[in-house]
Amino acid sequence: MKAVIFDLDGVICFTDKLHYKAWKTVADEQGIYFDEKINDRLRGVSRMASLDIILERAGRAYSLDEKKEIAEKKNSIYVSLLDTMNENDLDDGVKEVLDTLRERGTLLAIGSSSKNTKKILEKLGLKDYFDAVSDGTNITRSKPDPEVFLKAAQMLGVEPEDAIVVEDALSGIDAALAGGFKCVGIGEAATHPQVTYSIKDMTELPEVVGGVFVS
Ligand code: B16
Ligand code: MG
Repeated sequence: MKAVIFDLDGVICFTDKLHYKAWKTVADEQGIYFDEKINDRLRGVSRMASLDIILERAGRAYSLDEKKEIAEKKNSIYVSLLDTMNENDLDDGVKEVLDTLRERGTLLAIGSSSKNTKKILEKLGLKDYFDAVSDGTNITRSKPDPEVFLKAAQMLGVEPEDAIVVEDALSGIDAALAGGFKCVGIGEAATHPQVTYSIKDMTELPEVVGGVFVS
């Protein structure tokens, strides 16, 4: 059995701007400088690790309780922004690509750092598209640790060598390679020096996956 494990944010959908708006609100409240370039460093990074990156610019140390409070506030802003999402926020091409792979009998999974994965999939009308969902709610270590992808493969009942990971984050490519997966990079991840395949957009994926799994 062959499988494709998709990262969510930056591959299936584009919530970067929503994360940015939410982080910007809490950073401004704390008087901490934050811009889109710093936001780029948060791609694929867990919520608390993202906050640590933002706090690099803070003039003082924050206690764990303070950090939890800020992270919770950011998340509640982000979740209310997610409520504005709907099926129109999904590129037509993405559903077609998923349909093509499913018709071939390829198993499909999500491997995302986000604890909001299930909500996002529901908003996009993709709740029933995946055979397994591994996300921020079932892992203890964030990318570049391979845990999220290894759990996805385990849920699907496949070995890493029989699955390919699709990622937009450099840390996600590191995670895939560390787990023994082949990987496809899109966006910034396409520039990773060790990436197995690079694509410009999702419509190129069925051909790449077809080539990988020809036996
Ligand atoms: P949450 P991915 C990641 O999703 C995002 O790229 C990253 O910016 C975010 O901080 C992380 O999820 C955690 O998200 O706060 O919703 O749990 O790219 O791994 O699908
Ligand atoms: Mg991503």
